Amino acid sequence: MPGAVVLGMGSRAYVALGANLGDPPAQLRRALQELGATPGVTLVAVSHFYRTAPLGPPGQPDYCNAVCALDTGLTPEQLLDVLQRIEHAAGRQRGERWGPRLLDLDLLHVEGQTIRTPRLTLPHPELQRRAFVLVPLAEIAPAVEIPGQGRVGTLAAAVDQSGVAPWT
Ligand code: A4P
Ligand code: MG
Repeated sequence: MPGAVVLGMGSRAYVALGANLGDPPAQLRRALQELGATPGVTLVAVSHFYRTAPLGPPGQPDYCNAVCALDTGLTPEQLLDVLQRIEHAAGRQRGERWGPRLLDLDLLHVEGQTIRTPRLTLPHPELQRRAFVLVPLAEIAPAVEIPGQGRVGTLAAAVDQSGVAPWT
C-alpha cells in the first residue's frame, strides 16, 4: 500500500548466556524464556548450547554457553537493566571476578552502537578473544561485522575452539 508506514523493530542485539552452577542448561532456557517474554524484546535466534572449559580461576565446573539474537526498541542501557534483572532473579550473587555463577548475561553487540561508559562497553571488549562466545555467535550471525574487531565468522575461525563442545 503506497504511503504505508512500516514500524521498525528497533535494533538487532546479541546476548551471551553462561552458567556453571546448579542446572546450567535449565537456567539458560529459563533466561531465554524471560528475555522473550520481556515487553519490547523479540527473540529472533538462539544458538545450540555448548559445554566450555572455564576461563578464570581453576577448579570450577565447565560452563554451559549460548548466544541469542533479539530485536528491541529498548536502548542498550535499558536492555542491560533487563539482563541484570534476569540474572538477579536467577539468584546470581556478585562474587569473585570470573568465578562460578548461576547465570551470566553479557550484552555482546547492538547493531549501530559503539558505547563506552562506566556501566556499559559495546561491543563487548572480550568478544574477539572468547571461543565460548564466538562459536555460538558464528552459528547464528557469521556475517555480522563487530566494530573495531571484525566479521564474526572470521573472528571465530581465528580462536582456539578446542575447549568448546556440544552440550549433550
Ligand atoms: N558491563 C560493561 N559492559 C557490559 C556489557 N557489554 N555487557 C558492566 C554486560 N555488562 C557490561 O559485570 C560487571 C559489570 O560489567 C556490570 O556491572 C556491567 O555494568 P558482572 O556480570 O557484574 O560481573 P562478571 O560477569 O563477574 O565480570 P565480567 O568481567 O563481566 O566477567 P565475564 O567477562 O562475564 O566472565 N568461562 C567460560 N567457559 N564461559 C563463560 O561464560 N564467563 C565468565 C565471566 C568467566 N569464565 C567463563 C565464562
Ligand atoms: Mg557479566
